[in-house]
Amino acid sequence: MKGFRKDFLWGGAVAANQIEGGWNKAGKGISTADVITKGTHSVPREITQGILEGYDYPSHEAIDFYHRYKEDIALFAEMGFKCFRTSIAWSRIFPLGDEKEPNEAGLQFYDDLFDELLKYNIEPVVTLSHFEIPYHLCKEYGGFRNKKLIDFFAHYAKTVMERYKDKVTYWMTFNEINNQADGYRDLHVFNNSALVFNEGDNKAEVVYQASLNELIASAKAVAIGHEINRNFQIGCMMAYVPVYPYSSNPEDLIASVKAMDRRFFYNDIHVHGEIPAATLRLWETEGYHIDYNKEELQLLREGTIDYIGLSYYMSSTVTALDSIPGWQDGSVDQLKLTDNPYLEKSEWGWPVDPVGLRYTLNILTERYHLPLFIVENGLGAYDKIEADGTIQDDYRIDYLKKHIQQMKIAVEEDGVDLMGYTPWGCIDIVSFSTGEMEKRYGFIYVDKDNEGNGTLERLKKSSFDWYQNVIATNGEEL
Ligand code: P53
Repeated sequence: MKGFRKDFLWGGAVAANQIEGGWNKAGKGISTADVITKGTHSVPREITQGILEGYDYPSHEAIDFYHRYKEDIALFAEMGFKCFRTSIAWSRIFPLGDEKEPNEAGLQFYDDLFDELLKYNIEPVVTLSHFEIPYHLCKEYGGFRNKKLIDFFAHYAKTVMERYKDKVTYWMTFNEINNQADGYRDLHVFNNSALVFNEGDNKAEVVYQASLNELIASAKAVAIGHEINRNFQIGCMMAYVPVYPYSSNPEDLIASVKAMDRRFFYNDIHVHGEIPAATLRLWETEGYHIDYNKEELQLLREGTIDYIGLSYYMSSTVTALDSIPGWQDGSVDQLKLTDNPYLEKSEWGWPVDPVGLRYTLNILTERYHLPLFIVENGLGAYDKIEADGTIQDDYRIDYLKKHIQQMKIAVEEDGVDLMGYTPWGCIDIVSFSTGEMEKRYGFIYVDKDNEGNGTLERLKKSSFDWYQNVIATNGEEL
């Protein structure tokens, strides 16, 4: 095949809690994202017990998309976006999460937002839970360790899928659902599953239980969605960070395979509706007690996905050997993370690896035989406004160009079925990992700094015109 599909979905991606602000507007409840403080490059973000005085919570204002979305969507349309990926803030629709009746004002907000996109023929691509869950479900129920959340999520999914059935075709259930398996870090398990560890928890066991519950909830939502509108395309969303063996030593290779198994657990269930053999064996040998029944296994089979949504930013590298200098403990299965001598890193230490994207698209195609949708990719970097008011982000253009080139090879030479590409943070938004504003990804600059100062004014960067031409030529001119 020559070039990308005619109907290739070029666009951009964001998440509600990183862009909207308006955290308590029109009846919205507190979400897990609303109790995470701002960190910095070196100071980690903190999860507080509810919203406390004297803390800075970046989701509360973010970039005020809640009030400014019309202006921003006009800029997306000017770039020629075919689609726009965002998420619905669950707590706008169900402020506590366990109500029967939804909050009409929250539903109306997304009606207006989707109408504004459709006015420009921009397809909304919607994630149901992008790192946010009503906080009440964490406090009162313990998050996804509690099976009651399966039905709360299914009810939420049914409500929004019915409401927007004629406006939204492309859906994803849980954003980067596999992050929680990666080191069982407090921030990730809280984001993914509204989990807070208790004294004495076996972290791996608790995360497997919550993850399985979430996968059952996801499958239920997929089955419900297909029932509501059989044209719906419903995908999963996997953070794909390929794990390379440091050397050709077979022990290094096995270490990398085992690290990937923990991630494939999620995708395998989404795609095949079965718990993979490697995971069942691990549960047995580790003596984990994971609770599930026949009906739930049946639900997994009935709710398999239509396409694979993935984020791709970087690769990582592991070794099984002690003899490799400079390895760091990755805390998963004694994984020893090493630097890859062939790759440069971003200013935030993320290895830049465009060829790894081609590899990723190949691996996922071989394993799943489903269409792929790259719903996040990009470079977080500091941007500078020049004296003449321009922002020359050539480093960002360079990063995106190299990744699109690899996507093209994957399509043209490797036969990958690629549906679309939505670079992350198409307008500058709050960084997830640090809570900073100045880790910027956008084609559009937002005047706000890490301390929250700024006019929130929007400015086009050089990458704006560049990406406009990429879309206009369907990726032929990079
Ligand atoms: P920030 C890990 C690896 C790859 C992507 O991240 C990840 C993570 C989570 O730490 O997250 C995704 O803003 C996520 C977005 C996030 C984006 O990557 O830390 O889906 O919400 O903003 C970029 O630079």
